[in-house]
Amino acid sequence: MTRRLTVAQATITFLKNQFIERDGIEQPYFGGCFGIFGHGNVAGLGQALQENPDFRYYQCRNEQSMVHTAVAYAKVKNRLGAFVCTTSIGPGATNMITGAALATINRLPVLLLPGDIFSTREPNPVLQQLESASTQDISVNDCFKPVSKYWDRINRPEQLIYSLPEVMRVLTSQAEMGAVTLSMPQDVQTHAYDFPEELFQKKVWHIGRPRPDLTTLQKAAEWIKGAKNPVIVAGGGAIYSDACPVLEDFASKTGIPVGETFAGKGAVRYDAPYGIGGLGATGTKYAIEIANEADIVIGIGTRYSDFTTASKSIFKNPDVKFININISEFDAFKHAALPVIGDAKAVLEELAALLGDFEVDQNYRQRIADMNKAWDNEVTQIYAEGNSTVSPIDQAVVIGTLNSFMDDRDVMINASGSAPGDLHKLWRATDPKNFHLEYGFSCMGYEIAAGLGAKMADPTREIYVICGDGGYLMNNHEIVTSIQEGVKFTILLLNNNGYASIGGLSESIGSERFGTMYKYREENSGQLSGGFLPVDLAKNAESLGAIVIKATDKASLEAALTQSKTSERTTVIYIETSLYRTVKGYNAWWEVPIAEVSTSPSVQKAFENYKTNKKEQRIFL
Ligand SMILES: Cc1ncc(C[n+]2csc(CCOP(=O)(O)OP(=O)(O)O)c2C)c(N)n1
Ligand SMILES: [Mg+2]
Repeated sequence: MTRRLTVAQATITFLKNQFIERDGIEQPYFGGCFGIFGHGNVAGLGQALQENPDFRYYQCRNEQSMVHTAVAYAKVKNRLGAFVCTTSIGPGATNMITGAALATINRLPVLLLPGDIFSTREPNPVLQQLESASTQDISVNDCFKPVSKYWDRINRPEQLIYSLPEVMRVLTSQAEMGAVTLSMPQDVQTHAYDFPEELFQKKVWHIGRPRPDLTTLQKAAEWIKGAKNPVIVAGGGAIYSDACPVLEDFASKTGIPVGETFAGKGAVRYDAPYGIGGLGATGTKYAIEIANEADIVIGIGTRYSDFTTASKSIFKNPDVKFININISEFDAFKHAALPVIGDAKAVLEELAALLGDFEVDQNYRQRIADMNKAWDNEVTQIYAEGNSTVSPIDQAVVIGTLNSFMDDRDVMINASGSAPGDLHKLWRATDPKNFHLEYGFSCMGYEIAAGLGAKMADPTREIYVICGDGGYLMNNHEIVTSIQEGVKFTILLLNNNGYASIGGLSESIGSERFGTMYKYREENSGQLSGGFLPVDLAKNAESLGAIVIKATDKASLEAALTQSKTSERTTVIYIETSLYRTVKGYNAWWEVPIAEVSTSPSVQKAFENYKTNKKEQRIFL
């Protein structure tokens, strides 16, 4: 039996019949298709989507942001759901490259269907085609190759039969997922073919829980039993695998403290007595102290980014050894670890059984519990001591006010600027989905688009997006889509007239905040050192259809949050915050290169500091 369809129609018919199942819970895999039409997809995929209204099409404003929306959707779904993104050829397609890189770096699935130049080559060069004098077998879509986990081009209809199952294999692979790009020449999208009926049958992708190698696991248990001060580093994988309740049991029984990466924060509740909070360059004072001393580091679903390891300087114990529990072999082997390859939940269950009654020393357990309380007091103090009454107020006050206001299951989203570091240390996470930080790519412009995707993934949760003025100016377009679709979330727009983050970084490397403020050019100096620009971001948000509330202090921020909670329309709370009064860091380094020679004394001083810190960096072989 065959069905005569165009390539585009066959693609959509196939995609809508893909399901996913883990632990016996089955759901459709795709939430639908985001897209912006142009030549390259209007005739092929556009026609197919129109013909398949049960595979819903969503109109977005910007191709980069629609990929961000898709990524946030997948993140909230714990990677058990994804979106398709379709674009025209040329700029529509390449606009998605940033989103693709973000998805792949964060190990989150998204299916990209960029339109491509004519496969027949008859009318080439077409509008928006990049020509090459050395080959005709190339287009801008080849740029997706290094940022995709799977890449293919459909030059003939029958190729689709062999490509689509590979697309699904990679999208649902817990070890290999990221952006999947299926490049679709615009003529081929419209070509008809007699596809085998089997291609369109319902297919359920089972997400298993691979168990670890027993010999390796026994060795891991021996190492842990012999450890004096072990620490767990919980990464995003712990959350995606839904291992959090098992992790809580494991930590509470053994007393091994749990530190969390940006993607892993929320794996355990902030007030768990074994919780030491954010670990790494932006970590809590105590997580840094514990990491400095640890003799065994148990990484769970972490890829050990430089922020987690303080650029490989945080694990200072000369005898430190790593046990890496990871579904991905690549991550499991990092830091010359004992690689325990498997699903986080399955591994923890089996490891707990092998550890029997093992517990850390009571003094260590007590010390960790004391640290948890002491850190919570410090957070209370930081939230309370900032300027909360005179505009511009302190960012820490905004964070603290939001943190206290939100319900446990609500989602706070952020990605770039000075907020991520503050949030990593301070935020009292109450649920594995409560702390949604895109800090793999830390992409300005993820935030608002992500608010839309997160709400679409789980309408039962309130979504709060923290967005700086820099991030807002880069990408605020999906406010319009949220109005169109009636998908409501709240945006806290923090205006400090520039880059608090990079300004601070610039100062720390001796460059005096060069180029980090939104100021006029001054005629005399020729520099951007004049007055602040007169941009009105509140009016801008209003013009896109959002409800806008201005808050000037803690009390008006609380009132705005209360109002926004019951509103049915996306609401922007506009707040002016201080560019300079920021939350201090603790005793951990982050490697940023410093000019080896300079006439500036501040740069020379920064370079001397750098050399001292660099000595703390370790190589694990
Ligand atoms: C797309 C992108 N470009 C550049 C950067 C580098 N960068 C990191 S934070 C930042 C400034 C962010 O400004 P804003 O959103 O206002 O936050 P603030 O630093 O003021 O808290 C820049 C330029 C980035 N992360 N992403
Ligand atoms: Mg800013």
